[in-house]
This record gives sequence, C-alpha cells and structure tokens, in this order.
Amino acid sequence: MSEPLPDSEAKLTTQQRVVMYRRMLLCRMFEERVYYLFLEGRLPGTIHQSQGQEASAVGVCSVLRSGDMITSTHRPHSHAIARGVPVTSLMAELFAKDTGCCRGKGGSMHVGDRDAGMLPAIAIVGGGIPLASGYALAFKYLKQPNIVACFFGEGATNIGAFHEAVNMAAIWDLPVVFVCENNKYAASTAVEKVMKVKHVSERAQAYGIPGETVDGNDVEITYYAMQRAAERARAGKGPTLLEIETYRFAGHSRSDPGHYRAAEEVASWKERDPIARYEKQLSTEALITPEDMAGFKAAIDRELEEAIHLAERDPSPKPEDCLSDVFVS
Ligand SMILES: Cc1ncc(C[n+]2csc(CCOP(=O)(O)OP(=O)(O)O)c2C)c(N)n1
Repeated sequence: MSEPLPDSEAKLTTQQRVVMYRRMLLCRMFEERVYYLFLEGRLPGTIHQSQGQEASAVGVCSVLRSGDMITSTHRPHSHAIARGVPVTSLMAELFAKDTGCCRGKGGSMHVGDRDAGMLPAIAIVGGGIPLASGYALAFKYLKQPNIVACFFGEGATNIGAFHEAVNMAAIWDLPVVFVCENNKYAASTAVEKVMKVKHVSERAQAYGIPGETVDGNDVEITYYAMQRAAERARAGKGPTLLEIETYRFAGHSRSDPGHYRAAEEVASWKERDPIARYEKQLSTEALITPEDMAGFKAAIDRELEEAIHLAERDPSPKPEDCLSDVFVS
C-alpha cells in the first residue's frame, strides 16, 4: 500500500479517514499472516503481536510528517506499518533476509527504517525512551522542525529510564510525544499490581508536563489527541505524556496462551475491536461500502502474498557481512 500517510490537518478529511482504515487493516492482516507463518515454522525467532492495538499505531503515526521519527518496542510490527515502512522489507526482515529493513540482522523485535522515519525498535523494555529524548534533543539543537513519537507499554513506565528521559525532555522542552500504549498487562503482570496511580498519564505531573488518557481503540480520538500533543511539541512547548488505553488480543508472545486473563475480559475488549468499530462508523456515514471493504481486503491479501513470496526467495545475509552495519565493541 504505497499511498502517502495523511498530513496533520485540523480536521480529518474523508480520504484521510479511509486511508487510516486501510492502514489499520493492513496492520491486522499482516499480523494474522505472520502468526500462521510462525505456527508453520516458516519464520525464525519469536513474535510479539499487536492485534487490537492498531488504532494506536495508526492514529499516532497519521499525524506525523516526513522527517519526524518514531521509536518502538519489542511489539513493533504495527508501528512500522503505520509509519510507512514497506511491507516487503518488513516481511523480509522477519524472514532474516538480506533485503530486510535491517538487512536481516534485527528480526521481529528490532525492525526499523530511518528513511521511513522509524529508528530500529529496541526490545529492552523502556530502552527506546532515552533514545527518543536524545533524538528530540538533536532536532532542537539542529533547529529542525521535527518531532519524535516514542511508543512504549505501561510496564515500561516502571523502569528508571522512563523517569530520567521524560524529566530531561521536560526540562529542555524537547519536541517529543511519549506515547504509552496501556494494554493492561506487562507480559503476565496486570498493571494494577505494579502501579498505584490509576492512570499512567498522572505520572506527567511529576515532570510538569501535560498528561492525557484517551480511548485508544478509537482511531480518531487517538489521532486528535496526538495532533494536540504534536502541535505543542512543534511549537517548542515541550513533551506530552499520552496514555492510549487499549488491549492486545493475542498473548504476550508466541509462546503465551494468555491464561492469566479472564475470558470475559478478553471478550469485552474484542467487542471494542478498533477495526470493527471504525468499519461500522465509516459504513454508517456511507463513506465505505461492503464492496470497498472486500476490495481493500483482497488487495492487502495480494500485497502480503507477494511480500511472503519475495521474502522466501530473497537471499540470506552473507557470512562475510555479519559484522557490517552493526556496532562492534
Ligand atoms: C529491561 C527488560 N526487562 C524485562 C524484559 C522482558 N520483557 C519483554 S516484554 C516485557 C513486558 C513489557 O510490558 P509493557 O512495557 O507493558 O509492553 P507490552 O508488552 O504490554 O506491549 C518484559 C518484562 C525486557 N525485554 N527488558
């Protein structure tokens, strides 16, 4: 899907809304294909999937402009797709191929593409947050009009690096939006067991910056919240802590059946599926028809099929290149 991401505007246009819907669909269908590729033993490594969290990735990234940067986590596939990393290079990276966005040396947890505006993801929980503040400092120092969107989970907000990096961004008014995807569990640990405050956004008060909690299963609510935060950052007013309430439908990783979550809880979140909700909203407003939806799905199916076909045939990195493009100490 090569259509450009919509630019940030005061009000979303019909075209932007349809683009956001298709982008969420691409995220979901990518994850579903990857899930089966792993089950079939066709992909190496492990995966942390993001089904259910697409409105966060797409709502946030749709506000970003060319030159802006995102940082991501061990759960990065939807962030990458939403930011516009080509699906072919993403798929090839998961297959550990030389044509992958990190030349096959990163794999699922480290996908990224600086040209597309995504630093390679960092799997160390909280590890991307200082990096985001550092990148935002570079933007400010170089007087570039860009911002950083820094994705992380609620579990990462209990890590020391979060507090140091948010504080530093706050005192220097750095152009960064801290995007916490609160999906209620850090692996098997429920958030209320490890956090006394009700909302992650309350933690913003400690650093004197705005904090906001939004329904992260509504892509437009997420988009407009990000737009407010991004405008603040671009205007030199500093960071915002945006808490996006959402839920992952899959287990934490490939090996996690998620038995620590009540079936009723999972079912109630599935009723708030961000894609089904948006589909309903756009259909009710007569902006998309069932035929459009079927057409979008068929096109994405073909795109994914082609990406898998290419990735399977692509070459692996050469043994003699194993030390190139990596830091060796
Ligand atoms: C510093 C560190 N500790 C532990 C881990 C193992 N680990 C990987 S993901 C994860 C849970 C992270 O939860 P959260 O930040 O809420 O993100 P989510 O998985 O919910 O997207 C843990 C403990 C790690 N990768 N890094």
